[in-house]
Amino acid sequence: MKMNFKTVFIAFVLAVCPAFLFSQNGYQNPIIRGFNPDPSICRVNDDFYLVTSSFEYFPGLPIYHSKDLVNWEQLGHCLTRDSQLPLHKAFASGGLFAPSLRYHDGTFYVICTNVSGGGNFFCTATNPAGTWSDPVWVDIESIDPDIFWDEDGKTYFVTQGGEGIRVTEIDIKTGKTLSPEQLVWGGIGHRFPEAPHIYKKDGYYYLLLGEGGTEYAHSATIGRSKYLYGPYESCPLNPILTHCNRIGQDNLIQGTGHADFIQAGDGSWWIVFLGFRVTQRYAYYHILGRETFLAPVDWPKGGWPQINGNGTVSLNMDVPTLPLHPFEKRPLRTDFDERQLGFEWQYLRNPARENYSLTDRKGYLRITASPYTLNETEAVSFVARRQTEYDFSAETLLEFNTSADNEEAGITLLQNNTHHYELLIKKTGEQHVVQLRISVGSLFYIAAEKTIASNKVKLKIDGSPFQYSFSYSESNSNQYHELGKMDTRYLSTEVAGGFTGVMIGLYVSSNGKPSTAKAYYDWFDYKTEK
Ligand code: 6LW
Repeated sequence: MKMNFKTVFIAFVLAVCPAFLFSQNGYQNPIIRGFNPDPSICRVNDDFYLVTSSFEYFPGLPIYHSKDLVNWEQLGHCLTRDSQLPLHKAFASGGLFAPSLRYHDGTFYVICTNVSGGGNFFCTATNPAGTWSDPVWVDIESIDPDIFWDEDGKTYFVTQGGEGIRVTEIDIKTGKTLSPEQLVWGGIGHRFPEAPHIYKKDGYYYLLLGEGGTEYAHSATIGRSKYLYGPYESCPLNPILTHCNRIGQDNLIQGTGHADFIQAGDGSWWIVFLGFRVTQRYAYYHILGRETFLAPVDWPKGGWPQINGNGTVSLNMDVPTLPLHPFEKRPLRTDFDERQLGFEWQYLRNPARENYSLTDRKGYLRITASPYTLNETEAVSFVARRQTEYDFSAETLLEFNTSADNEEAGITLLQNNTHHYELLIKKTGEQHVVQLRISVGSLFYIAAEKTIASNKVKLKIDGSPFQYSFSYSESNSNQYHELGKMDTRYLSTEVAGGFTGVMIGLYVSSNGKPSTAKAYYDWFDYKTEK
């Protein structure tokens, strides 16, 4: 063939075209924003499914779906019935710890631990959107369970257990253990070897761990063996993922670890893992909880996996992706016109269903007071969504039918039962007031109070990395008055502890006394740049 400029050009275009057609550049981390830790992932053909931890919140274990690993939509939750998820008196950051999501022989499995009741279990479904089976309980005391199906047809339960990772054969129908638990690997000696996942590749069993604890020293490490029960050889690159080193020290993402690998249909390898976004370099506070991140993996045949080159990631990832498949954005406004709340709304513990209605007054969310306060580990009258960005604005229109001084309703920023800020309305004598109230550990005070003309008010919280600003508006105009500001840091995990992130909640309490006071929320807006 004669090679003129035209044929060379056409040959060049044909050679590079598939790359243009099938891969795109760049994405933003985190891929699932706001408190969504301990991600676990599986793939069925071109569809990826992912689950994250949900602790004392109900329903439990959000299930997400993606076509490209970058864009995710929530399909529902794994645990939607009280019978599946007992959370009675679950303490903050109790309930559901790290789940695993697997697909085997046409069935989806979620494997998890309810530390507030029941321990280890797995549920099954043929559709990951639900419905999921009742839990099959597994009589092994530990956390971070996974199931591994070996090529010999046997099924193994893999968990964290003190000194390291334990493996036990189980009966997948009944959950009964068929062999004694065996310690197989302790990782590289960093504290809390946990979060195990096993992968069979190129004749090796690869055992992926989280190590270092889920704070700033977090990491992912990996070992491999020709035999399931070991001995496991440690990867020379360990830890294969961490920001607890010189390369990661300036990064706005910290605490990377607790991971799961996935291979896409095109053969490329990826890893999902948790990390947290700190408010500022060297100012070590984070309030959004641990979120889900993504990185590309180079995993050559017979070799070790390398994560994004040097085991660190950034907010803006300048790497090729799968062909992007974004989903329609959720509307900014929740109108409370639907018959059910969207998947983003969460209760604390098993909700007293009679305290919530979307039909009592059409177009409103009605919440009836509970005598419990937000400080109690009870079924408080409260429904919330995650704070997903440092910069946001949340606003609601509230009408509160109250007759007694002990009753209050409003909007709260809740990190846990001992760390939360409220913008609330209540009656004092014949007057209605709006209050800004702060609970930080045993410190509790009313930061500001103003008299308002009626029981109907708009409440607004504006978030930024260091401060929340609280305002109210009495008229139907958008004229807001700022009631006060509070530092974000007292709601951070560094101050409050625990495994969750800040939730933005609508709540009603009658502070220990019986009551039938009702709050009617007309709408709720949540705005972010993302
Ligand atoms: C989880 C453990 C961890 O069980 O935190 O980061 C615990 N890793 O693996 C709760 O999310």
